[in-house]
Amino acid sequence: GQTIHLEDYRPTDFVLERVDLTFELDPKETKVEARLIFHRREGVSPAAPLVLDGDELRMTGLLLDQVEISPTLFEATDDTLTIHGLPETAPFEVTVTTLLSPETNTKLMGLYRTNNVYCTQCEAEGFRRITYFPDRPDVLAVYTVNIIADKATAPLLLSNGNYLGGADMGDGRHFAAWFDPHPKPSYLFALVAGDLGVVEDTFTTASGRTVALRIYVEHGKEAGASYAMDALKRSMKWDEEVFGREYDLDIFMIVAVSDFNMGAMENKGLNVFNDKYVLADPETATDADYANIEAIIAHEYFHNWTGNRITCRDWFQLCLKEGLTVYRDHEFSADMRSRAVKRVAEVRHLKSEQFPEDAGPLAHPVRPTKYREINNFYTTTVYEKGSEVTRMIATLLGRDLFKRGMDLYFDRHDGQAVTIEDFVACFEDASGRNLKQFSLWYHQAGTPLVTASGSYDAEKRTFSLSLEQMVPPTPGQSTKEPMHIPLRLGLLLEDGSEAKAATVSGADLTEDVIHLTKRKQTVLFTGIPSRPVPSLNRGFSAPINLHIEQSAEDRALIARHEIDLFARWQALNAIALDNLVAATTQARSGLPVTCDGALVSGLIAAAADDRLEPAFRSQALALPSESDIAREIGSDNDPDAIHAGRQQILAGVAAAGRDTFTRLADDMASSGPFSPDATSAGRRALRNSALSQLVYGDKGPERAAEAFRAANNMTDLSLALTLLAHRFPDAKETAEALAAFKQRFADNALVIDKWFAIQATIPGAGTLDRVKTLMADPLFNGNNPNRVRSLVGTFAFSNPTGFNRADGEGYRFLARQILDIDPRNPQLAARILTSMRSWRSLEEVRAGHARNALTEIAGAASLSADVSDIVDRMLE
Ligand code: B3K
Ligand code: ZN
Repeated sequence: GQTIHLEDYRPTDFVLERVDLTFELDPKETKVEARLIFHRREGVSPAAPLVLDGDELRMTGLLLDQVEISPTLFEATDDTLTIHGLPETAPFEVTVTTLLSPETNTKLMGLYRTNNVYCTQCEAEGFRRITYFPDRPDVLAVYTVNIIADKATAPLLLSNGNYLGGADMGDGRHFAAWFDPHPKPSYLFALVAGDLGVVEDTFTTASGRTVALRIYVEHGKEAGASYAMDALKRSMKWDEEVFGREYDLDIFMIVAVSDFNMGAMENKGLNVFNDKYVLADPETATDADYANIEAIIAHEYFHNWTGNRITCRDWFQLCLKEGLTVYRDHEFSADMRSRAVKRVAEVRHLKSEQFPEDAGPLAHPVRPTKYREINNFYTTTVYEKGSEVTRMIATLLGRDLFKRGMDLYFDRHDGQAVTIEDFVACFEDASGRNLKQFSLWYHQAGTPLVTASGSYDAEKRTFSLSLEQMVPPTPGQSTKEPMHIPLRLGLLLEDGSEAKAATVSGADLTEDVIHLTKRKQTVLFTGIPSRPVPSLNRGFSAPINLHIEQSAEDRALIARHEIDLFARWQALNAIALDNLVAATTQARSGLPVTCDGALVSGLIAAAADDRLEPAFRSQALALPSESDIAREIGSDNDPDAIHAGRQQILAGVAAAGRDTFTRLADDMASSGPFSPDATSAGRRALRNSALSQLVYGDKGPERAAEAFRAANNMTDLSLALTLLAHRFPDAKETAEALAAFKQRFADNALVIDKWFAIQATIPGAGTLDRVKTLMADPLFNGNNPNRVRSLVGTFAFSNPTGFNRADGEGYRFLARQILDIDPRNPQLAARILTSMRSWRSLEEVRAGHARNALTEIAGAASLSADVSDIVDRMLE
């Protein structure tokens, strides 16, 4: 494909006023009639033709104001339809008829079939697979949709907006009409038809309107949708209370489908979800599943205002809706659960997913300026870093001014398709602040590195903190300007109390936020009674890498006393990372691994501290992952050494903390019936962390096998199975548990996904053969994205030692899988291929094998635009 540049943006020549769609649904031959009313935009040349987008369309009719258009006046290519000779000023109607085959649409973009249900996915450019259309987000129109289908197999006919009516057609078919009064871009169009079960409820808005809520699932699975319904009602209420946003239609629907390329889609009034993020019951869903459902239900609902009412002018502005909406769903979850625990989870995720992206060949700005395939830009940078940038605006402005800026945004831009500049201007206008330098966060890729060092002058009672920032070069951006970095900090004294400086100079300060705006800055604090320990980047106020020379003892002081719980976790994590990096070096050179005493005592103290909530203690106990360690090391990585070093540290902690972990496993045992609430989930998490530690210390599988037998919910059951499989892969107990689990849940696809994923993540070179064997299992299904992700994706993304086998077989296997998946589902193939994004930081033998595998993909006879974009950027 060709490269699209932001600077080339210009509005369409024609304004679309109305859209009238009629679908005659058929699995093999669906007929779509699209009636589009346009007028020429003022000032546009009368000779300018109308150019519409298309993708793999079969057109059988084309009319202008109901009269067939002469073949000399239009031309259709693979991806456009151009019509000449259109009226100069008067509105006109173009009617396009196309034939589609939903059944054979394996790309899952446009109209497709999943489990006998017709469904659509149009973001970003799927609508053009339904009909010729100005398929771009700045074309907003009002839609009427008529659906005709077989009554027996598709009793349910749904589209956006409000239901107008329907009737029996007397020939075994029926029809329904929907009207969406809110002008919307085509990417928010949706249609669903089929035979589904429903869960119904209502929500009364702040202004007293009753909204019908419906969640559609496979027949028989209705009970599994009740948690999602509860999450939806809480989201609706929260958005009214916190952002002042009320829902705007009479009905809000969610449909769960089992074949879906991503998590969910925010189509106006008719969200379509991967069923993984709707269905949950204690027997089959883990606490993590419940938390994800709550977050994603909220995220898609929140899009109704941030995305749908106010949308993106072009796809470069994707973070306008995604970064902001992730920020909103993070805040929602923080309010529903524990704020500190939520923040730890967010930062863990950001560091393990976004930081590597930002440090590798796929790095791009939060607001990119060019792309070849837009589907490849639904990235963790656009989403999660985009959210962090929004969070920094809130930090810079403070709660009240941030709220004023948001209100202004909703007020000023409702009904429009806008840009990041429009968004930022609302906060500037509402606050009177200048956010020009801050905006570099949208434009400069790469994770800034802040290096800090402090020195205390006992005589003058001053503490000086030198700060230096550096934004690393990224593809296409070799030099960077200094950024505006809001750094929250505290100075802790020996007794753990916080020093209150008499004066602070050298940087602007608002509350506990230092504004770092220059390349180098020295901040001077006066009136400090004794040598303080600086706790920097509290709450992860900026998404940066921070280097500060700090002893494990100083960090331990922060871990014990910080009032900011996140900072406590951060300090423990820093001690752990230092130790794990050293352990890697030791393991790699065959030396004995030394376990830092401050780490062991810090972890055990945090885990044992009954004043802290269990969920936080569980997070504190979780050591940085192998990929966290690889990222910290940065180059010449040997995943086997990282694994070996980490295992020995784990063993050290497990041995030293045995008594504590035994007590915790006991204390945190559940009593009473299962509840998915955050407090109960936190107790399960701490208990399972303690159990994991105990199992690491075990010589045999008995304890893990016993936990497997005793489990009465999926959180405990899957953890026990993971412990068995990962710690004792070849034990008879493991084989038995895997077989029992498979047999018990053979009918539940979402649980079987877990069964595949647990086996795909067994550490070690032998897992590749296991994965290959699993691909031949009758339960494996290469056409179902969830299943492919659970086996192939999980292996590549989450099994550092297995995937990065020293002989390169893991990469060759992945290359074959990518080439196999690509022809049927390019988006899925491209996404899984990004698992190789950090290949350049591997040691040279592995990096060589990785390069060869990528080169093999790049050289394949025919590649989708999706995969070739990713592979080319990775090899550049
Ligand atoms: N907006 C969708 C993602 C669409 C992805 C298209 N490849 C889900 C979301 O972010 O809410
Ligand atoms: Zn989103």
